[in-house]
Amino acid sequence: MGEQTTRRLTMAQAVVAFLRKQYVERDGVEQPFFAGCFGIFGHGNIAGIGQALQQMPEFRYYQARNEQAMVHAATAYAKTKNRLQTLACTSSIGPGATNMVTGAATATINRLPVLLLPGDIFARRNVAPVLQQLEADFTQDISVNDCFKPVSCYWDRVVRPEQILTSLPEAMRVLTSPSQTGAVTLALPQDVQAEAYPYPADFFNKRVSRIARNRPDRQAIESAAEWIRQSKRPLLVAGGGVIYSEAVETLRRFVEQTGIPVGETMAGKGSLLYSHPLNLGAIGVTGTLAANRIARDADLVIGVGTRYSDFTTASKTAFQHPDVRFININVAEFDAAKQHALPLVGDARVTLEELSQLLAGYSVDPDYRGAAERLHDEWEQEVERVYSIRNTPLPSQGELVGAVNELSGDRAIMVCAAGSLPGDLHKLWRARNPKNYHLEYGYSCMGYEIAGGLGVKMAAPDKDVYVMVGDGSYLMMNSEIVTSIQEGCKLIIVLLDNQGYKSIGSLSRSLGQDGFGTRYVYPQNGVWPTDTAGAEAQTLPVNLAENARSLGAHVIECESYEDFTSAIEAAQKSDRTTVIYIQNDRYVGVPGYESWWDVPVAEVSEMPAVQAARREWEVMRAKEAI
Ligand SMILES: Cc1ncc(C[n+]2csc(CCOP(=O)(O)OP(=O)(O)O)c2C)c(N)n1
Ligand SMILES: [Mg+2]
Repeated sequence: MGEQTTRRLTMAQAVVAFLRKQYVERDGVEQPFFAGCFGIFGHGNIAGIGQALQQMPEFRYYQARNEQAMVHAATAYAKTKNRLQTLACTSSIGPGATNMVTGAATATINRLPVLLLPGDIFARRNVAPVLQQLEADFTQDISVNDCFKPVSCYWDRVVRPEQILTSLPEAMRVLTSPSQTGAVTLALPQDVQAEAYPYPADFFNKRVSRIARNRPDRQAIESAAEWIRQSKRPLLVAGGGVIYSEAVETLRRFVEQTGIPVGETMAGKGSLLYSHPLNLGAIGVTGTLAANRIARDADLVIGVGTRYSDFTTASKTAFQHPDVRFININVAEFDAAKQHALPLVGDARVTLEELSQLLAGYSVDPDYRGAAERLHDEWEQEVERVYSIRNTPLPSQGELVGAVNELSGDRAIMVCAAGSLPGDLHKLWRARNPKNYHLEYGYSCMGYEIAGGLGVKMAAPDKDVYVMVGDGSYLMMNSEIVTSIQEGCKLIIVLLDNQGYKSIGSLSRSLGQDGFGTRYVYPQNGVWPTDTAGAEAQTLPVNLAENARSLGAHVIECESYEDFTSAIEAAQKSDRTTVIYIQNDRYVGVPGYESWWDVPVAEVSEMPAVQAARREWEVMRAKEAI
């Protein structure tokens, strides 16, 4: 054997040198997998990964304000790129690292790839406890980075420099796996990051990971075709997998060929153009009357790329047909098996193509198709009705959603995550392209909105990015406005101020709890004013518009619907991040459409309203499937 050439690099330099040579290929299109690295430096990474990034500027470094936010930005980037590209995130040890835990959970739950590189305590231990070290008296083999384990799809601590030779390829396998992807965490002890090692030179050669389009078992797909032919009232539930697999065109052809109507999950909205006659729109807790009616009586549900969260199944009450059966098309065996389904473990696009061939000549009963199309049309009128409300003195959220939808155009991407907006948007947003509707609703993480918007804009610089955010989420994390200014990533941030939690306030009232703890008001004599206190409660002296201005954003303050529409037009012309500030009504909501969400009510209480809510809850609980 000849002498192997080596490169003597620090472990951190080797990590960066490896990452910049990683590519992915799907359908013949090749691209680098990492667009660079977000980072906030401290003693746990400055001399390691920090020095490596400085030495290799071709692997672009992005500064952030908050570690959680940078993980959200990387996650949103990956979502926008259909999981074919992401960013790495480097943090210091201790609080910098644990700030990323919420971001990791958000990425993993949404099945989106991000690579996290938290610094870790000294592997050599002699100087322990180092600043920010969690000590344990029962082991030395623990640090705060162990908190990443349950929220990561792959986790490793690299205590010797040569370990990356096996850790990094594993990290890439998981990150690029459509079925296993999520947050990958490599904890990098501060001393090891700076240690040199003679790495084999070919470790840094270009590597291309091919993203396969796996096909399901032939017998299973033949049974599925048989089940579909036997069904009378089939419904397709389109999840995020349709979009990630770029199966949108195939889905449209499948639907037109078979006449099977479609309900869309939060991640799947945009799978079909909103105006398609067989698009019933949102399904589940935040669903439309059209989708929820068809779901209730469906005898066959074909789930494509969905995790079946409780929001999709209306807490297992959505599908009430006594003999309902499920066929699930999913890259992940885990998801394909849900709902006791006939599992088609495979890529959405090729599976739908194969299924279409097996269904040649088949189409649903024309009466059923006609009924679905009528429900679609009626829903369009309902959206029109809500868009046309002109509530006074404060506008309703529904009409503001309508204004953003209609003025933002076909090339926009709207970003949102938590509060009452996701439900309203799921029902009302008219998705004009598959990436038009970007909702983080796996974790519904307050604070994702602006940070996520930044990641979206970085991934799609030619698109107009509209971030829709409530005052609660805004207060939780608005820091990446600064990064958007720094990087020239223009966002249009629509900030809806209803002085607290409209969403949880309404949930609270439905549970008989009168909005307790959901308004931003002063306590009165040590007691929390609820909704009954109305305007008696004293509001707080907070000025969110000034706050946004102080972070460098251009801010437009509005009062009326008319101000709001002109503000959107003005914001489109602005060359930097613009915040449109408007107050909206806490109580005027978009109704629910024959759906339910299981939030258990206190079984015993001293409050009559809670006792009444409990009785209603018991009726619905009885309707849940196992
Ligand atoms: C990090 C985090 N904490 C708590 C929650 C629970 N939660 C869901 S919505 C919400 C209130 C959101 O308030 P705001 O952003 O003002 O939106 P609004 O409900 O007023 O529309 C809370 C506290 C959450 N989703 N995420
Ligand atoms: Mg609010």
